[in-house]
Amino acid sequence: MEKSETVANEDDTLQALVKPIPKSLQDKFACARPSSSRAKDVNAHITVELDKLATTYKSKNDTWRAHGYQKAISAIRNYPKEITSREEALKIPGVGERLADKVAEILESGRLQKVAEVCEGEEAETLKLFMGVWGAGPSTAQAWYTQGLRTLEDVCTRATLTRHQQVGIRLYEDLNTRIPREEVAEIEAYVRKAAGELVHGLVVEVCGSYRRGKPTCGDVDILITHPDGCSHEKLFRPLLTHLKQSGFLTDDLVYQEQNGNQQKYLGVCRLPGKERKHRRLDIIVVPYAEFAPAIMYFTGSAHFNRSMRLLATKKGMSLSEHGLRVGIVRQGREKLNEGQLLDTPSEESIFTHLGLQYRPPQERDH
Ligand code: DCT
Ligand code: MG
Repeated sequence: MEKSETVANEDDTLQALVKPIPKSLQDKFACARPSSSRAKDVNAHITVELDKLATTYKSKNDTWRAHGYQKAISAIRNYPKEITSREEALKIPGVGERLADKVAEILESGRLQKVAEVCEGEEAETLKLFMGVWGAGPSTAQAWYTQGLRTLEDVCTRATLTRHQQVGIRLYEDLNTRIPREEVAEIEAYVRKAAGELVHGLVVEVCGSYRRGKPTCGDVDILITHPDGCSHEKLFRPLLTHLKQSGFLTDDLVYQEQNGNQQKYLGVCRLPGKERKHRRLDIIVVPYAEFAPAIMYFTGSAHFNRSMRLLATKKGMSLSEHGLRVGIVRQGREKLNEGQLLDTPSEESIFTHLGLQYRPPQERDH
């Protein structure tokens, strides 16, 4: 009794460090809304065109423009009605004059001249092709293009490739094919069984788009921990060795990335049997104390995470895959102190600390 009182008091003290923000501001954050509240894509004919621009600007490393379009797309997706005029578009927060012109053009002609100019030329198509190579970002894609390369064959023969990019080229088709969720479940079962043979009582969860309920996934993100707080430490290397020996892991991309107390493996796997594709697999082993913030982070979506982190910042807090801290003082973007770690035994507790209603993973698909 005494102990729980102490904890409660401590919690109250820490909770008092949370900077309050007006409800009207809080309600503007994507993480304050379930993703299902999004309009049922009634404006998809508009967002699909804008999305082409966002993707192309991203591949051209024009992050600033890409981000601007992304924000507008998100605002339009959240608008509950079919947009029928320029004026209506202009009333949506996040949609300015120039974007409203584009909306009007799509409404009138069903297409956007700018998409033809920006996204459909040889350069844009080639950059898109190159960006599909694992390990090649916008700068590399641009450099290859400038060097005169136009096909994967050109890249293979004339570019100096990193080890990652060599894997990315060799497995280009497989790694650019989305994975049906049934196959993700098979991959999970395979890893779970192998891990269970090494350490008993582990918690193994597939996060990412799979946990958000998507029918297909770009990769498989597997998070592992152990409720006793220490047995996870014995797992990482032996598990990878085991999965390699059985032929399941075919290529390593990043063998071990140490992120504080979390260990991450990035690689490629293939299930046994004929006609199986190579699939991108991440395995992340975390201590139990960080399990809730880690599963929140690796579940995403990336947009949902950004929104949550920004909300935390506004409240003088800081959220990461390691934990939620309170009482953070910042000068611009720089943190001047470490603040204090809040107790986050569950995902629900993270939502509560941030003053948000709990959203299950399917409702975080922003
Ligand atoms: N993540 C994030 N910020 C990023 C990238 C990722 O917060 N820039 C988090 C959220 C999702 C999780 O990591 C896994 O990332 P991905 O596998 O890239 O995303 P996904 O949602 O699982 O989508 P996909 O189906 O493409 O794998
Ligand atoms: Mg994923």
